[in-house]
Amino acid sequence: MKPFLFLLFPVIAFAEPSSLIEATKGKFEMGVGINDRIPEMKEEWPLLKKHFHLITPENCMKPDAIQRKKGVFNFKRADAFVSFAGEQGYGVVGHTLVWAKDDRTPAWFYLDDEGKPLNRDKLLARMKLHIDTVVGRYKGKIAMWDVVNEALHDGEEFLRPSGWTKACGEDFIAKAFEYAHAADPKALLIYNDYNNELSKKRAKMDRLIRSLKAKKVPIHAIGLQGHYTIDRIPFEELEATLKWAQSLDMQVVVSELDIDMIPRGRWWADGNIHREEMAKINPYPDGCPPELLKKQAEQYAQLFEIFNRYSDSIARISFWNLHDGHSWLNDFPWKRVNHPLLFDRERNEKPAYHAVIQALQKTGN
Ligand code: 9MR
Repeated sequence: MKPFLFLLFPVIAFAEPSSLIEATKGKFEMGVGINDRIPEMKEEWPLLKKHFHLITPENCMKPDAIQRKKGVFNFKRADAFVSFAGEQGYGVVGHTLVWAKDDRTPAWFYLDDEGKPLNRDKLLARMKLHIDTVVGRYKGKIAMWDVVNEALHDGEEFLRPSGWTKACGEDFIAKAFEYAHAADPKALLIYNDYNNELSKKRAKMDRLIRSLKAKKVPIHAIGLQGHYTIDRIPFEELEATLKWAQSLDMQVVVSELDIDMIPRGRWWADGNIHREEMAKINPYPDGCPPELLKKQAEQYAQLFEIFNRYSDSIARISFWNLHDGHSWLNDFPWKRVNHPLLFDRERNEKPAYHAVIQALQKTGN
């Protein structure tokens, strides 16, 4: 062997994996929630193809998008999304069948033709029709569904009060899973929520999952959305939740991962009095400062070290949006230039990307 080849060898042996897909092989699947119009956004395809093999439509499969008016199903965008995935070889995550929040469910869902609340049986019949129609249409094309989204209460109660709980109590959750399973017995069925790694909400999730399992309801995985904020990531709680899931033999999916660089918690505090002042906050319009990018990289690495250790029970990790320019956190809850993901607006790899790749190379469990 020529001496210079000999010198190259160690470099090749320790070269960084060239993509998220390569770095996570054998551990978990890599996914991303993306703009519904991805079939038309050719400029985004190369980045998507390189790093992800599962895609979640950001909005077009939500109840409000599919059946805004009673009985009028609109599958235009969802069909285009699923065809795109099929042609390009992506798996699809369906999101979401029942969004247990009244402001995210079309009001007609709960009401009869005279505007009076439906009784339990009629409301469940409506739910069944919606689930049968949507899951049935994509049977064999969508391998996993967020069946119920965000049903747990943020405060002291067990479930978030809604038209669903009013008519059916907690039973609507079991029914949603039963209907989804009947419509596609092969699909992986997920309960998805935010902040559910925090102990208070985890306790509620524990109650919910135990009760569903006791009733033999076909629930297969827990979705931890993973919408985090810089310097406030609950690493210990996350690990405790992954341990808890193992103890119940439940699979986990990290369904909507990102790290907000402009904390928004105060937006909802103190009776919303901070909103006017906060709506002016836009500290990084021309780019995220290097020291913050470094911090973000360290915190993403810490997250992935944890995920790595629990890779046996984590089926998938999906980011929420492809790159910083597409993030929902540029618009919600106020307009600002945010930097929450692994790729910047020019689709370049950020320090966080390399930190994640390195964290994944550490030995897992
Ligand atoms: O990113 C989504 C944004 O474009 C929508 O306006 C919003 C309301 O439908 O939903 C956002 O996605 C949410 C997801 O569906 C459920 N978990 C929280 C996500 C961020 O709000």
